[in-house]
Amino acid sequence: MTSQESAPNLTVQAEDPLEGLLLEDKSQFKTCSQIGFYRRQKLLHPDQSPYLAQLDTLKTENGIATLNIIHQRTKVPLQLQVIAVEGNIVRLKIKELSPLKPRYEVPDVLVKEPTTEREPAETDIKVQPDKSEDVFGLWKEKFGDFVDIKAHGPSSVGLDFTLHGFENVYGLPEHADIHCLKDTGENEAYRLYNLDVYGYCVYDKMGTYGSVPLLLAHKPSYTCGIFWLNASETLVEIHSKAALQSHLQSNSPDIRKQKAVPKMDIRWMSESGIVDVFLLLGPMPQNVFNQYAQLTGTQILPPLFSLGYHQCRWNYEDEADVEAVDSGFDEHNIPYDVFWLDIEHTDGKRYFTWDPDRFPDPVKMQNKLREKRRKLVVISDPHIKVDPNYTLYAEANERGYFVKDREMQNFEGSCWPGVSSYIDFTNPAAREWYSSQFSLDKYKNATDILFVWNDMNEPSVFDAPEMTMPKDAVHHQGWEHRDLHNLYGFYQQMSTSDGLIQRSGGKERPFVLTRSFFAGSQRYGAVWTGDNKAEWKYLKISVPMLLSLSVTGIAFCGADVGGFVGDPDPELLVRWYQAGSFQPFFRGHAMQGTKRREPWLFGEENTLLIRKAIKERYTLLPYWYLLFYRAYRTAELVMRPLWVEFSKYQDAFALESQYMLGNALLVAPVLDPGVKSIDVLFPGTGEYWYDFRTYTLVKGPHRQKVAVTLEEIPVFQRGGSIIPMRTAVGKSTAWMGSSPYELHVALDRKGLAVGELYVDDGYSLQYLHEHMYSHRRFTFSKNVLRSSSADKEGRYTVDCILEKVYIIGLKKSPSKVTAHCSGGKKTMEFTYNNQLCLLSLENLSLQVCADWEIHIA
Ligand code: NBV
Repeated sequence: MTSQESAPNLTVQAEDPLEGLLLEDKSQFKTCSQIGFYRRQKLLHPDQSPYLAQLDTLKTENGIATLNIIHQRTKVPLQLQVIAVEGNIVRLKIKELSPLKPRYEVPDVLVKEPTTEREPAETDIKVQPDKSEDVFGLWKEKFGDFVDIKAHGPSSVGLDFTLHGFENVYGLPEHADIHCLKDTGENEAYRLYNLDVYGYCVYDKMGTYGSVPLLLAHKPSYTCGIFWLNASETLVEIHSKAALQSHLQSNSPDIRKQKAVPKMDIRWMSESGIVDVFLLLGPMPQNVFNQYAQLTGTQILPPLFSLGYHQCRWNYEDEADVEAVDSGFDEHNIPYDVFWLDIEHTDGKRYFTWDPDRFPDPVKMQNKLREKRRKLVVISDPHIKVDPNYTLYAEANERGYFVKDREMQNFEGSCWPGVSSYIDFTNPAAREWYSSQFSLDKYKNATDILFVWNDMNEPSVFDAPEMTMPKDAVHHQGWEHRDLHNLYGFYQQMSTSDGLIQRSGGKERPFVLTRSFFAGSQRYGAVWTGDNKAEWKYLKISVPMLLSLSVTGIAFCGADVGGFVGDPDPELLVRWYQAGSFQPFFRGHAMQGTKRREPWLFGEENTLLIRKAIKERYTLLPYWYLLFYRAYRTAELVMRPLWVEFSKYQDAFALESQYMLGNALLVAPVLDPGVKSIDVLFPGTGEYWYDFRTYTLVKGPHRQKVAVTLEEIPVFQRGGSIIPMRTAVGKSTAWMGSSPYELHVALDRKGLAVGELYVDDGYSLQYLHEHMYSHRRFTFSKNVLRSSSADKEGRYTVDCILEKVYIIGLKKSPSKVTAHCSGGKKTMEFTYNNQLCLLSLENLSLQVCADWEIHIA
């Protein structure tokens, strides 16, 4: 690269909008040392704090302890509040006692105010600096040719934490980095600043598209979390040290010995706002997930179709292309649910419109998809072309719904349509107006099978510092962009999701995919990891990236299957489909100009492998749906790092090449080319693990090389679990409504197993408002498999048959198997495989959602 190519300016030209886009190029983005508030915060040392707590000011009222803190040199007074929040959470708030200007306190992220809190007076943390020599970027800060004017002066906040006895911390997405976070070293930090990082670098701490300022710390005896509620640019330093501690040796009380106890120092720094931090006190991993969900909500229950496979490309050219690709799936007998259209479907990148030449009859196109019982997703970006003849622009302009620049004119920046303004989604009225654009009478040629994709919502601005909105841009109520930058995408997805719900008269579930996100985004839809590349290292990094999103509440997440930039070779593509089929959001996507890569274009053999991977996803949909229901109801993780499930088993704490799906499936994707075997850790003392396809048994804890072929990736079912599946797949999820179920009952060493099934109509909100669901429990104990209700409130029934049951790990062949249900008692045929200890019942016709028992004699 020449130095000119790597300048922070990115020019977009109508003829070649991609010119200037650089891959794995960090020069467009700041390093920590180029960030003024980081340099200033580095001057403060935790053991030499300039702040003094004034203990005589301590008072407690309504469960809130208040204390004044004073900066010893500047004498600026701060107020600390310590609030005990129900559910083992402690909230710390530090604000100025008498601020010159109010500080931003993040709205809309918490589902409710955690405790009845007395409203304190506004305060100010400002130091009065010397403006003449601004080496620390107090009043203005330069990056390349860009200057950030800080009309309100410096305002950063920070806090140090020491976590005693901890060696492992997690969370803080989004970074293309390992799951178990690293020591950040001397002058580096995990950066939380939402940025458009096309073809990002892997194993890096730079900010990417979204931010969740939640860090989890884990040791065998205890798990806790720190949730830093601040939406401005945030940096987190992590230092792991073994602290020498004196302790008394029990057998020789006189001799003091020194022992190294691990500890982690965590420093949070944010450019503006207040200190508002929640300490989630666990003590178990699931307690921390519950505490975080209590504050920010759980994953919205997605419509069933969105758990199927999605086919995307930038771009499917026209209606004929859409029809051909859609039919291709049927011709090759590959199920899929959703067809995606990228920015070229619009009329000149004017969202909510259609290109009249390429898509002259979008309704007909959608009707064809509807006949196939499939859906359409179209893109809707937050930048709006500056064009007075474009209704959306004209309306937003007239209503004053655009973000303003420092001079209070509409902010204008360059993006796909050329010069654009950006909807101010922080303004509730603008959000409501944007939501209303999705109604079918407003959105011309949209039908109710159309769902939405929010891209470029960091927001991406090509001709601005770090390709995002300048920090001195001004939002609703005069807040600077710097105060709320990381919330922009969160608000767009919120508004889009609300729009889709409203479009259906409050009846149907939305589906919205977003690139940018914040804490709480799980309430509005799915997230994907942006512009990865068709290289093995990006397949590999997808696993820790998705695990980090998962532990911070974002359950519905995925990475572009195949890799967005570049052309995957067939082996990589096959491996990516196999991995993606076991990741929550499963979408193939490709960049403009890449070779076409629909699943059947790589020869018969590879088509077969991809078909097999996608079909396996579809057979497992009952289990996926159950996991999402549990994520929504009880904040359980869908995709789980091993440390969550085996919280005392230290060998698993840093493992990221394998993970659990729910508590029953262990997935070990193949992440390297040409491998003949992979190393798999089977965790848990006394745990049984059965190969998901061959039923062979491995006993944990055990590390083993597992042979692999191109056929599939290793997956194991945990003994003690029951997994619901479908016996056959259809063209899409909607074709599978009545297809029979099967249960995979994997016995633990005591011969027990439990599992569940969750069923509803898959698309409406009736599960929420009218208890229209059926939640079943299956147990296997004393040789009886029993189906009972897991939730008596559920009122939904399905006329679906349980056709097959496999009991894996049954020690001896039965002499008789009988099924008992409301219709009576019936002797069942069975086969038993001695070697595998596998009992197969293949001709049952029990109602899957009814009470019944299967007795094995
Ligand atoms: O809208 C075009 C692309 C989209 O396909 C991709 O998934 C996004 O991450 N978009 C980014 C903008 C251009 C990227 C070079």
